[in-house]
Amino acid sequence: MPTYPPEPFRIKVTEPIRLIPPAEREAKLKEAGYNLFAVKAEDIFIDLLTDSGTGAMSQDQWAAVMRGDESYAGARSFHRLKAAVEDIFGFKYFVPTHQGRAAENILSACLVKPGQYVPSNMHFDTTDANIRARGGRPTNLIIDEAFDPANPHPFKGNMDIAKLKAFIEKTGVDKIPFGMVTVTNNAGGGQPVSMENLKAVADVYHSYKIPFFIDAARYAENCFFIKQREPGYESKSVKEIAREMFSLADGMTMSAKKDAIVNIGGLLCMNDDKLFENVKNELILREGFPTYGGLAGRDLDAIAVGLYEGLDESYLEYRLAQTAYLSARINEAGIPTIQPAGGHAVYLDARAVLPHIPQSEFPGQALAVELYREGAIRGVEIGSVMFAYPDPDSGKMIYPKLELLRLAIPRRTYTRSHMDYVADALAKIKSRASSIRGFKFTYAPELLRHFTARFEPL
Ligand code: P70
Repeated sequence: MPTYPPEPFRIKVTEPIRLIPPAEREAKLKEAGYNLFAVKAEDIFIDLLTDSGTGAMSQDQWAAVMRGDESYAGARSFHRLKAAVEDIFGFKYFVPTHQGRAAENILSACLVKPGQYVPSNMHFDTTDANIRARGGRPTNLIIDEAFDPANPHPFKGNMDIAKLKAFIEKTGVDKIPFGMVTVTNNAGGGQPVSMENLKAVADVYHSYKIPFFIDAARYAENCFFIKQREPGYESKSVKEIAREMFSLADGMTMSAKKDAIVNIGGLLCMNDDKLFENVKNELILREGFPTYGGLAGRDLDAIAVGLYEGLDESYLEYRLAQTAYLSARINEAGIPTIQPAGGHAVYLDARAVLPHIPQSEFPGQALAVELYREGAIRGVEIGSVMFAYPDPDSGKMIYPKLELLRLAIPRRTYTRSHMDYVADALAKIKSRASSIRGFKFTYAPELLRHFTARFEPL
């Protein structure tokens, strides 16, 4: 039996959830065009669509909300957030943004020109799309182990350094405005990147004078994995590890909705003076004045407190153990998940459960729909719906290497019995897997199509 640690908090406020009967679920699915983004939250029992902005804020965060200073310029809330950001990340400049993709949009607007490439271990959906939206080409250069779900490599988010060097040589430095790494790697299983790998990535980028940005959405979880798994880091604090990580980079984007445990917010940090000037102008145009960046003062204060709570080691230990518990229970039901368990989510290998459904018929989506049907549980497909794009040169459809159903766990929100309920529902699906059918699109936009696409069962 996998272990589940006692939560390092107790519950002070509750939010009711309701399980609607199976016949109603079927009707809701049909109405939603079999896209779970279009199902109403009130019709979901356990919502594992995302860990983004869906966590529970603490009593200290709610108290901080009351201290929010709503001055347009130079609010106290901004300066409290600035102090926290400087303390934890150590970059010269920062601006708040309304969420992570706004930071990505501004960075891409300032740096990416059509035909340029932005390498990373693996870009997540919004980063990928923001680079494409500027005519750029996001390029994933992760280690091959990442594509083998059973491989227990401790740092499966690592960049392949040889691939990175070869890519830069082939592409040419002038076509690479900046390089990235995502910690943890969300598109490939919530897997961490080692400090050793980050140092090697930084050395390569810097030897070619390419600015290095970290997508820091889940940096605290990544740092705790480093503490648990990387020799030499056992006795360092997670905050010390974070300082070391960010000292390697020239800037970062962050969706604060993840490891800062808030409902809304983002950060864009950098060291370069000229870039900061351009970022501020772009921010004023699109987000807001640089001391609030599209957020209310109360949001800035909630982030300032949440950033420290996200680094709390008793919280992180519980957090990663909860994810590992759900992963192990799903494996006991005979369903393979990406190994080892990720930080924020469990990733089910949809092709292993539904080997009879080809990629063009969306096995991950089929599993997502079936899980709603079985238990009113909402996960998200991370496969061909999200990441299959026509090649810009040949027009040929390029499919991702993995077809996954991601069950993301909101922070401090669900208990062990909720996790057991999910695993039990999956065990029932496993026993009828061969009768499950694939899907086809009836509508799909060009970019970020998973959010609004509609489907029809085959
Ligand atoms: C998620 C959400 C957002 C994200 C991220 C990384 C590594 C940037 C962002 C953008 C997106 C999502 C996916 C499926 C369903 C719902 C939401 N990730 N970088 O759940 O940040 O959302 O604040 O603009 O993971 O993984 P933001």
